[in-house]
Amino acid sequence: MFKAVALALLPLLAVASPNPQIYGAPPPGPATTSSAAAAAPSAPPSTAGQINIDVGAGGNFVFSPANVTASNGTLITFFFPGGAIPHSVTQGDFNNPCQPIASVNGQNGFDSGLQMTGVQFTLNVTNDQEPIYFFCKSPTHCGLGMVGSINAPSSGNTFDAWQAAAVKIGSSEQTLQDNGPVTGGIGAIATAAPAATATSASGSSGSSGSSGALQMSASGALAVALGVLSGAMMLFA
Ligand SMILES: *[C@@H]1O[C@H](CO)[C@@H](O)[C@H](O)[C@H]1NC(C)=O
Ligand SMILES: *[C@@H]1O[C@H](CO)[C@@H](O)[C@H](O)[C@H]1NC(C)=O
Ligand SMILES: *[C@@H]1O[C@H](CO)[C@@H](O)[C@H](O)[C@H]1NC(C)=O
Ligand SMILES: [Cu+2]
Repeated sequence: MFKAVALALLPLLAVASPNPQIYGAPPPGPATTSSAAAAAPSAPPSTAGQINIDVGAGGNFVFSPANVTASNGTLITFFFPGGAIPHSVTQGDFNNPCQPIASVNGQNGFDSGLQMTGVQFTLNVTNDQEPIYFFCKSPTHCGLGMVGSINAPSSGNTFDAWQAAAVKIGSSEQTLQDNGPVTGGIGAIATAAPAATATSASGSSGSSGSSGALQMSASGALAVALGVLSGAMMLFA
């Protein structure tokens, strides 16, 4: 009986012993780390109906995650890092990479405009039947592959094909004018310019003084803490 319990605990003990690969050295970074990497705010985990994307994650020229699936009414919030390198979330056209999408039926694409502070920019998906492509308009970033997609298909005009087309443009990318934030969008709409806290990331009432994103990250931290605690209690019970 005692032996059986001790054996049952062994895997838990193995999990509990510090693993230097996880807790010690930082994970191996991507090759294209920017020299002026800012302390990027990490987007809180996504929840049902709310997808969170890091802009310039880890100081790299990426959106993370870069390819997401989102049904009608899903909110997608982009978390910009503060720092020396401006980024944008600009709606693009699969057939014309690294250029803003042309208006369709009088509707323009969304554009956060170039942002250098830790703002958030939220889209609301209005047509999940059409893929939505976006890119960063900051000079050279699109050509470095800083692009993303919402509801891209798994064949044909895929996220991978969209990114490959951007990288193919590479350093011949045209420098785009920035006129600041543009609301609206085709298939997903922004109803507000980027702001220090997302306009509706909490999904509940919009005008409380506290930030939905902060609430989410605080509750995420609590969940992690509780998980660690319950793991420890299992060990010593
Ligand atoms: C998202 O858009 C839909 C359709 O316009 C609307 O019903 C919904 O209230 C919007 N969601 C938020 C949080 O604004
Ligand atoms: C999402 O909304 C668009 C536009 O109204 C509509 O065409 C589409 O069928 C909706 N998607 C679903 C799964 O109902
Ligand atoms: C991107 O996401 C779509 C779903 O929206 C999926 O079908 C596709 O396989 C994904 N592409 C890549 C390259 O991960
Ligand atoms: Cu960028």
